[in-house]
Amino acid sequence: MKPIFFLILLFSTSIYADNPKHDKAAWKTLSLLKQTAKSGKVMFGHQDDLMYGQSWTLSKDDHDYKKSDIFSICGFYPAVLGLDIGRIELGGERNLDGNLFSQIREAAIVHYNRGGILTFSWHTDNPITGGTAWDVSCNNVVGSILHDPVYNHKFLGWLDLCAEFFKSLKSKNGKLIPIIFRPYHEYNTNGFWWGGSTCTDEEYIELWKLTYTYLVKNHKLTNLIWTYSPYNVQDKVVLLRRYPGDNFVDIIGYELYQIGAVTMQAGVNRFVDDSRKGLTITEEIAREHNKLVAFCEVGMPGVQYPNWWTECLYRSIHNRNFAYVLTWRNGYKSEDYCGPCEKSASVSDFKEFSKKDICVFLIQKR
Ligand code: BMA
Repeated sequence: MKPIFFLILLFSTSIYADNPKHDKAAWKTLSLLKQTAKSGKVMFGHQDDLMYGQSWTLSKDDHDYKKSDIFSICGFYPAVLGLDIGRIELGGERNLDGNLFSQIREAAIVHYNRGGILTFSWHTDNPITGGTAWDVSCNNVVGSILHDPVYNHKFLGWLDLCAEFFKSLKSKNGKLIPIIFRPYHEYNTNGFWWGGSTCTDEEYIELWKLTYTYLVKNHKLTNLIWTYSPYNVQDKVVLLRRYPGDNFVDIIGYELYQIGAVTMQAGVNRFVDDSRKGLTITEEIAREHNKLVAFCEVGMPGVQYPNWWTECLYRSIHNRNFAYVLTWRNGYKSEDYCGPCEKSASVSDFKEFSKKDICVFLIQKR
């Protein structure tokens, strides 16, 4: 072996040895995300893309995962597939949106084998009240998980079920599939039991570290890429307020929906202004901490603005350095879809958007 090759080999082995928190496949995914961010391109993602669309849903017997609203409009699958394991903690067969966990697993594996990237959120039920992730009626949920032995035990059991599911995601060679994991998002809203009004900053950080340590150290889930993701941050202090530390985070996220404006034009302007400023701040902080950035959730529910893709989203995301943008799901109710679909007014605009140089879709391996 020539010395130069030997040195490279030695160097790369030592990188892995120093970073036991990521296995080789996760490392490769991180490199791909990094390259994309550097190039100024953005991978396009869609939540639940292979599970249902605005006018179709999988039947129990569907196992080929060929249907996709995005594919039917532009001829490509999204590069990033978003999925959610909310209710895995209850041990049932369906997630919070009615998707079978068995089909979530199959879809994830199919997407990965096609060459795509996966991200999972976890809208965990409230472990104290038994309500949903949005149940903020009790203001000591995180405190109880951390300090009450009964709830601590219960929550670790939930993490075991979450880990079991992630361990079932294996590629053809039997290795764990890399997962961009985004738990406890939008902490700066009051929308979830881990949010602003129901837990302190310190408790949130402890919850994050507990989750991280339990999944990475106890369960050896070195395929996870950890994503810390607040909602529409416009301020560096807010962005760092619950930051668990560089050793516990790989990607810093930004999220924004176009909602609640008095007029359509005001909504468009506000969306573009907020997202450009928010993404700039997120990119600055990420650079200082040597992290990647992603636009982890985005959408205009119902997409009533026909040119939303080129006039809003494109204006926000071009000329930047982040890895991917994930459009939220195409739910059945008209106010609940954020991607394009055949019936929506924005179909032709989405086709234009998909042809932009910066947009990366999934080119399937042959
Ligand atoms: C939210 C909404 C909910 C859904 C949840 C998890 O943003 O779309 O309807 O249950 O995400 O997918």
